[in-house]
Amino acid sequence: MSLSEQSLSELQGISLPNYDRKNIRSGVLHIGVGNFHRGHQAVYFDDLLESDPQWGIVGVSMRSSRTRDRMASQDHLYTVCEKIGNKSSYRVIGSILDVLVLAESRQKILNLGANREISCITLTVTENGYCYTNSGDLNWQHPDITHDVENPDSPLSVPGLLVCLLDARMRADGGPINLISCDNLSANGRVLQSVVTQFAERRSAELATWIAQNVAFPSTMVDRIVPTTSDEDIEIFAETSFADNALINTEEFTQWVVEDCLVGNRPRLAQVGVLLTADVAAFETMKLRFLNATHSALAYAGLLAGYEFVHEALADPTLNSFATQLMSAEIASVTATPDRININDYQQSVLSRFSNAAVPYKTSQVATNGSLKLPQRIFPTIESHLQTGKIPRRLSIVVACWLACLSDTELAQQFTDPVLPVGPFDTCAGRTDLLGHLANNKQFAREVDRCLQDVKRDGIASVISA
Ligand code: CS2
Repeated sequence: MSLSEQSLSELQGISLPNYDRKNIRSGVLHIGVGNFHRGHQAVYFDDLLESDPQWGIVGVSMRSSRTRDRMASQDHLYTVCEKIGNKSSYRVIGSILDVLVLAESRQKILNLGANREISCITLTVTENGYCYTNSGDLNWQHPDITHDVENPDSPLSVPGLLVCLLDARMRADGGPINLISCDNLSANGRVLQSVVTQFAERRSAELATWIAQNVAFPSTMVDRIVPTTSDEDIEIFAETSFADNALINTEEFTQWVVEDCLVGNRPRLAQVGVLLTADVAAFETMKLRFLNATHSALAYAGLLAGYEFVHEALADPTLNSFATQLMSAEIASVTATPDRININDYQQSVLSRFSNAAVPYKTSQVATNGSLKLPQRIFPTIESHLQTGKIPRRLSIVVACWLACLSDTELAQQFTDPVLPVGPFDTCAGRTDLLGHLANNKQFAREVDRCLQDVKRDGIASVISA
């Protein structure tokens, strides 16, 4: 049996949308309909639809039609499997009503953005999608941005598309709107606001003023481990349950913290477990610097040690104690955390979530785009240590592991990164292309070089256990 509106009533032992999809209106336009969105935000909106029919989601894919093709053939329904140990629970999600591909449906997308019924545009476009520089400004050199400057009405970039949408909304008098970044960037709302505003200023002063008066850019912290679904996952699910080409496997844990500054018609997110707070930064910083940083550490050290999955890396006692000490000895000492969080418990929960073998997450998936991720997750913590005159040994090892993976032709084939190919190099001193301004700190660069040589000569196990 295949998943569709029609087959819903025949599905057994699975929870189904608890509302009539025919009565649902679209209130959210979401850019980037990948696994994370479908396993996280779309589930919160599915809960919300039980009491409020105005929050259906229309997804937009910036490039590929793959998700649209898969979802359209099953009426945009899909299953979320929550897994822990040998326990699984299944739920069909109905909150996504349509998926549009930018190149095919540009006008339709612009009309939706201008429509008063849409009051939130949400985004999961990865660090890559924001086309920003390390200082948080729009990267005018980015090829998609240069394209969009020349062709503002047929944008390829996310900032270009958003500015085009906002221009259409201003002209249609569509009213206030929330642009909500759900990516792992520190101060993601501020970054989004800065790239959108800078691009809009170039389009017209009138638009920039309208944006300043009508658009909110709340920062958010999003958290749920949602790996890429493999063909094998889909086959196994089809054998035991039914055919679902948009299947999502995830953990039980989920968290969403949103800055409490939404404008206009707002979804009642608090009702479905979202924490609305003025202090989202503390949550963001904690998540990026503990969870995401340790994920990256396990990914690069894990790749070097030959592990395909994060839980396998963590099952290695040497890597496990490295990850544990990285957090307790080097991250905790320089990272402020939200008042209500017990940070020891938080570190424990990170390790236990990473060790969930029922939700295998590939080391190569975390390793992807490290040059965009590390400046968010690792570099600020290093910076804090350097400011007090200390060179953090374990964090330097993590950076060395990343560089070792980048400069190893075989390992680097397992993931993508805009800085690749990185040939063999003698020293990372002055390599601001890789380390930002950290590369100018001679002592730090020397320490990383030393770790890198040790990793190459003695192997990862010996370096991290030393
Ligand atoms: C991961 C994150 O792929 C990665 O880089 O570190 O996607 C991580 O799984 C999520 O942020 C968890 O919320």
